Amino acid sequence: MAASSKCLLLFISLLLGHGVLQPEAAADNQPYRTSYHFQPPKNWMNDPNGPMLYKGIYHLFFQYNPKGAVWGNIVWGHSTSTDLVNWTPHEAAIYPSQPSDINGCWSGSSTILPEGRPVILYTGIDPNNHQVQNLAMPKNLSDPFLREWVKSQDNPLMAPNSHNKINSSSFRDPTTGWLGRDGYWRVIIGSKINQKGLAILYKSKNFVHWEEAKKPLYSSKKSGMWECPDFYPVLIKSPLGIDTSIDGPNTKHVLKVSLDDTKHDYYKIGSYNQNKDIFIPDNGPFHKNSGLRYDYGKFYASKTFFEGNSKHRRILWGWVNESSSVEDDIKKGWSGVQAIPRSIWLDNSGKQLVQWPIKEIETLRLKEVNLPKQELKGGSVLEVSGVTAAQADVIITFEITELSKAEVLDPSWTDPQLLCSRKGASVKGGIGPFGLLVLASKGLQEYTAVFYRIFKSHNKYVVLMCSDQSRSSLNHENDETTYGAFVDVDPVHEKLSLRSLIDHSIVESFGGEGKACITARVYPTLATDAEAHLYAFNNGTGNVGITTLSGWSMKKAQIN
Ligand code: DQQ
Repeated sequence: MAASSKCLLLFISLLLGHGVLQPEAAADNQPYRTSYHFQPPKNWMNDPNGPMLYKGIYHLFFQYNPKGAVWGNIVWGHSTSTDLVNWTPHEAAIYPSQPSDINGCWSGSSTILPEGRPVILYTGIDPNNHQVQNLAMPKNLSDPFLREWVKSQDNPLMAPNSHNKINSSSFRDPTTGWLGRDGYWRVIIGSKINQKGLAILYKSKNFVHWEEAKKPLYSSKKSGMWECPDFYPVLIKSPLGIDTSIDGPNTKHVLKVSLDDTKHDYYKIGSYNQNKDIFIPDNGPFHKNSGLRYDYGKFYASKTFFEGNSKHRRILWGWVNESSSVEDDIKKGWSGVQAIPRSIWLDNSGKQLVQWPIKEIETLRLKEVNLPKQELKGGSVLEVSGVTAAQADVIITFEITELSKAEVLDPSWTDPQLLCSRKGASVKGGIGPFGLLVLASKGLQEYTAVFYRIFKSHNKYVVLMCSDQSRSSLNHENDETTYGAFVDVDPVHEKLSLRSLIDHSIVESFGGEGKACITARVYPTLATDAEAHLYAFNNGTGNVGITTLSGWSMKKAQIN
């Protein structure tokens, strides 16, 4: 055998022997598998867990069922990357092996301790099906891929008991720890008492012995169970991220909770009183159906991390579930994708967060296609050709000149999702609907419309962004909810832009340069692969101007 072939064989056996998994595909016909959104090779995936950067390697762990395409048998799947775009799969990092996690290894977070030592806190399900919190540490700190994890012999470190009276079926998902000025680490854990959602606070000197604080960090009546809380500082008037332990004069704090009852991620901006160890939101408690959300479509159990390198970003991961039936998920052999990681920061207004896909995703862009500046007349549809429309990145910017034609906003129209579902893409308005038809079939039997409508209200204009799934597929077994969000953009003085990341069965849209995000899952039957088309459209009576349109076909990333 030639020396080069021997080297190749040795390399392959080394890869296999060191926890790099052989990619293994699911069923053969796979029009809905994504090309640049993270997925394991097959089976069920839900929450992103413990994302971090360690020795130049990005780590993503995730809730994973190694045995099938539905939730169950939960372990921590693990993949690594050098660029957050291309990913290598590893063996499961954390799996049931102790009494304290024998019935499942549920969500949790990583924390980088002093001297750069990463640790993971996660929820274990014990033999009584009680939720408890466990610690795991890397076996070998010199392995940048952190392939093996050992669990603390002291597990569980936090558990419900007759003294603390914590509800043992509602005690899960520890956050990344933050270090207070008093030298104590803190974490919060999602919980509820009756219908009051709460973030139970624990403190520790050494990350092993934890004591419950007298009061939760924060709670809100009638909000139900809080899953996967996240608590971190953001800088005022800067897009840079900061370490989770930083607490200074130029910072605000964000508390995000994943509401189990509605399956949406809501957040509050506010201040953290470190002496009292409480969070004070700027504008009141969490509600089940209103308030600021990371994403007004499908996006849940998200988690941020601070990457701590020269890029200084806080990066957000979020799970995007299927909209198809369980039977279809089983048939295709997988379920769940992760949204493209997003940089996240505080808007200059201080009133909301802004998100934008990480810059690295642009390395997948192929030749750029542009449309010249032009007027998009009411009732017109314009094809954007030259991009592989099933796998694309597109940004369109509009100029609204005929604002006088905007419809008057009825004061009772306060729910953007309801408004979008009443006024879908086929309902003609004054200014709008205008935007993009993505994953569209040639004869427009199928399309997903992502669009704006502009309303007049007192002395200002209100911008509504919608993602309408009602015509996405001829297969009506899928969830066809139309999602909506109000976007804080003033169309008189600001440009109105829309970016969509289209990837076979996911459409991730960013309105107003990241002020409102809507993610949808769709399963066209005609508009797949080369049969998918992309259009700009205006179904209003007023004309709108397209100032710029850039579209790119996207290369396939190396994912698992
Ligand atoms: N998923 C995990 C839980 C978490 C839920 C279980 C959120 O830890 O509360 O897979 O999707």
